[in-house]
Amino acid sequence: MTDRLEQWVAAIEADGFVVSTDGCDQAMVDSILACSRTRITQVMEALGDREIGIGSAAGYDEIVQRSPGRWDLPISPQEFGVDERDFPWWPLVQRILGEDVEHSFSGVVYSDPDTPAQEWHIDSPHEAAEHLPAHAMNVMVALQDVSLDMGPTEFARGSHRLTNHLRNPALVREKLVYQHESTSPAMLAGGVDEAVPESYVSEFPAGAFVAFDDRVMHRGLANRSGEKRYMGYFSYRKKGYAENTHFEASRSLFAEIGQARL
Ligand SMILES: O=C(O)CCC(=O)C(=O)O
Ligand SMILES: [Fe+2]
Repeated sequence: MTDRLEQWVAAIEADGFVVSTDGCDQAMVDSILACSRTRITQVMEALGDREIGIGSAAGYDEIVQRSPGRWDLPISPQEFGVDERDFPWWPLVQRILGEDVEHSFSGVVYSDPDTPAQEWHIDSPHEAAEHLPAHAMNVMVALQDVSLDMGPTEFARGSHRLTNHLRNPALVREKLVYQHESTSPAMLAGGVDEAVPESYVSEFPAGAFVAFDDRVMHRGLANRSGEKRYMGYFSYRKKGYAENTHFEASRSLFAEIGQARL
């Protein structure tokens, strides 16, 4: 148990992410997926044929389109009916972000069949020119067996050390955080004496999770399967970290159609 935790901590520090199949049991996966599907039906019905652009600023409080056909619906731990302290990654986020770690977001991100990959990005920017420990982490958990065809999340190993726009003048904060076609692991090596971070991609059995430092470069891959791909996510921040590039919507879909939230 302790060994496993130490390995996870070391992987987060060295690689910026860690994948584990010691995740949620099937009952937990089923319950999170059932709750997600209920919410998706409700929100998609409310959305109807309204136009929604790409990115959080263009979205609603209840739904953001992260890339074409990739939908993010926030769902709180209470709504999921979970206590985050029961998750196997809880000791890990406490070790990395502190005993007083705070919950920042949670929900489901799902991609429709035949939808493209995202552009490479980071979830939040570096805070200082020197390499500090992580200020935020994200955990994504597979809510079904996710095959390579379904487009799991791809990571650039060790890139959390290279995405520092305060240290490398060739990097632009906005192009790192908001998906931009010019952003890639290769660009992180340009101008600095570093190797291009290698790509990591693997299938995820249901219940497996990946925990990552918000500053590591990653992207959801194309869904080439005939099925929707569902991942639950739980994100965390150091106490006092207040930046938010993740949910920037300023309108509520349910308020717009005059419907009370769940
Ligand atoms: O869908 C995925 O696999 C990753 C999604 C993601 O990284 C994001 O929307 O920020
Ligand atoms: Fe992301």
